[in-house]
Amino acid sequence: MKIVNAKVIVCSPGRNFVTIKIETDEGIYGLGDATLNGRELAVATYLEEYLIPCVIDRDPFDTEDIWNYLYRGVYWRRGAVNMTAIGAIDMALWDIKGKALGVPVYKLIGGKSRHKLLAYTHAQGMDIDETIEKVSETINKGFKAIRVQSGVPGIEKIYGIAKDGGAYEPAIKGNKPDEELWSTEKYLNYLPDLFKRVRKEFGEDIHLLHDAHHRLTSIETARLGKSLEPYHLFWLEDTVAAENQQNFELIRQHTTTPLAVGEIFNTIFDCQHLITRQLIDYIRMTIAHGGGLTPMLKIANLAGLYGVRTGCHGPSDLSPINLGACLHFGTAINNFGIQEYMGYVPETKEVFDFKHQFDEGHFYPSEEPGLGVDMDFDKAKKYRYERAFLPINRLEDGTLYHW
Ligand code: EZ4
Ligand code: CO
Repeated sequence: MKIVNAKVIVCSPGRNFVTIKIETDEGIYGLGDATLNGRELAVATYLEEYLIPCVIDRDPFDTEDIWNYLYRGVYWRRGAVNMTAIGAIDMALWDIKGKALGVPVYKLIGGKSRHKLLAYTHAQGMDIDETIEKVSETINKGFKAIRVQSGVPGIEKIYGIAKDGGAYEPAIKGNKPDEELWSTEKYLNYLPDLFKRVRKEFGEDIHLLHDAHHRLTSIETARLGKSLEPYHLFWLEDTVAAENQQNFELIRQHTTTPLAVGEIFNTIFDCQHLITRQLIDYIRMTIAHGGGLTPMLKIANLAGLYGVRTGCHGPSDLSPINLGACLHFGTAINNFGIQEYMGYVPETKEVFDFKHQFDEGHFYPSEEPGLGVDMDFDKAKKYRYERAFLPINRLEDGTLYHW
């Protein structure tokens, strides 16, 4: 089998998505998600100009060699744009392999390690009362695990909270990023009360998660982790700027709250210290941004040796194709932890045909050959790309901060 053609589809059904479609001489095609929120066209151009020419005429079954060719062939290595592009190609090749052999991808990468996958979704409100209401609605939808975020008094806009109570979308269309404000003091003083209320209202049976979006120092995380210990979080996510893996050593000495990180990582070299020193409990790298299934299986295997489980990033700003890849990955590996699932707006569902089932807070992987996600290319044309930026964040005195 030979790759004869590949193209990049940029569309915006509800939000911007970049997809690669790789075609073979046997008429089978594979799909890969190449969406990098806020930098979409960089990946699209990178694929068209540099990576696609390298895979034409290759046998799509040779995923290990093709991955190494693209990874080492860059010379400069790593980086979000580069790794997302490589990840999209790798994902599409696994889709082709599954379709060519007539099996779902999970059967090619380890088979069935479990029959259902625990998923968590987000519940958020402007204040504690509204958040409690949203958690209640989410439990009524059958979710067993919920990421809880709340507005903080005195901070007008905050990560994770949609002002109109609708779906949260951080990327804003325009010529420059939107600006948000942040106060760690206000946040740290407020947050424990939120989880105290949630536990009081809903008891111990529901898994609770929280995302600090890289805004704390190590010692602030230690304080937060300690103050949340009575509420038994499933995980506390992305507390510190994740470039510095040493940050976690101090945190780990002070709190038993489980830690998750990795949604902005793109290679094993971003987290090998965290894994081998057992400084985290969950690794949140996802298939698209982590360079595809080929490296992610290796990362999962390394993590498994050290008792670290997976919790793949699965926001609505990655396409359903990435989520499909995450579900095959999560089905096949032994150390699956949980899968993030924000859901999609109707326009996204109109363009992407996601064949996996969801029921009572769990995913059930599709038996469809390949990744189990198709795309309607004609419908995609209706939704034109428009540039959107993720926000930047400033402290109250104007200092540029982490978003
Ligand atoms: O802010 O994917 O855990 N989920 C997250 C996400 C990220 C977005 C950025 O594009 O932190 O909501
Ligand atoms: Co996050």
